[in-house]
Amino acid sequence: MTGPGVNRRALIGSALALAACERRADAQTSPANLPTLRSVAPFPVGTCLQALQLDDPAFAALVAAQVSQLTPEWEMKMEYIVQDDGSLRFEGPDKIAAFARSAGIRLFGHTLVWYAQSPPAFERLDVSRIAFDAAYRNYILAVAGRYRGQVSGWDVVNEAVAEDGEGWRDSLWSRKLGALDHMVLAFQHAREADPDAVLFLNDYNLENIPKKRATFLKLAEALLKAGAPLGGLGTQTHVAADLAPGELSRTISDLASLGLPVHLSEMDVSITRSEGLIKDRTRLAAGQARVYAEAAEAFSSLPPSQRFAFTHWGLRDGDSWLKRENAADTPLLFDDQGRPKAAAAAWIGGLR
Ligand code: 9MR
Repeated sequence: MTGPGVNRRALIGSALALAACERRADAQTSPANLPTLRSVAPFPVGTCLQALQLDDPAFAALVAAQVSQLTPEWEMKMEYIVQDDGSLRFEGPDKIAAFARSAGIRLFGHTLVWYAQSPPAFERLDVSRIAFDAAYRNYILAVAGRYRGQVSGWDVVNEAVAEDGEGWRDSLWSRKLGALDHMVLAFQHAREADPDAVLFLNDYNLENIPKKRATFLKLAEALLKAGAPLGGLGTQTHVAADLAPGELSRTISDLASLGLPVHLSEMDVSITRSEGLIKDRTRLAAGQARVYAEAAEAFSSLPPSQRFAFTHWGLRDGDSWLKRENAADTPLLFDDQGRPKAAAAAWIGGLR
């Protein structure tokens, strides 16, 4: 759906004109030149955010203007919620949920079970499987139950497939509750806590490691066969500007082949991760724009019922997690001041 009163041809024209303008003179662009992401996307468009960022009025205004879905970047994870004594805290996610409510933006939960996070309070549970299972269930019921009716969906299990695509990852959860069982249980507990949320399996590097993509799809099928209420597939899409053309489109259509909704859940396009291969910053920025355009086009071509949401892992370059790896990276659609880049114009231009 193009926003009311907005002419698509004019929009695409202005997007292309903006891209050309940036190419010509590295011009400073103003958000006024480009429609907002949410006004032109025919599906929910999201960003991640941290509660503290909402204290910055410019950031809050950018978010409210541009997106229609919010994913807490880390405050719905165990690392934030679970305290050393096993108690749970919710100030951060509650603040984000309140902002989402007041701005009329939907909320997405991320993430209930992640191999990378096993808080000491769980590690210390030196008990029988039954008691561990009860603690696991209680956690999922407490977190997913707290936001019941407020979230559109949950990343129930995050990054379960091994790095090289050979099988599944080992974790505290798999060791205590079983390789497949801990995932099936997580989906069942999440369903019990929130009957309406769409429940996702989410992973990364599905574009550039075909074996990982195949294992991911087989895992989804195994979960469905085991009766897990899996409702959608998330592909994070942390990619680089030199991603080979076609890989993103192939990934999105392979994921869609199971018939479930797809969430492009954490997109960013790193410049510096491809710098080793292409040294020229102008070519890298053009590559970045091309990757964003391909993602928008491929996602747009899914049947409407399978387009769950398209989430950017941040809006302004300066806020990206990738800055911690390399301060010179500029992986997002907006510059540090919140002005749209050529990448934003290309993303909009790729929408169908
Ligand atoms: O961007 C997130 C960063 O701020 C956090 O410190 C980190 C650990 O919680 O997680 C980052 O987000 C990750 C996401 O939750 C899962 N996929 C990979 C993302 C980037 O590392």
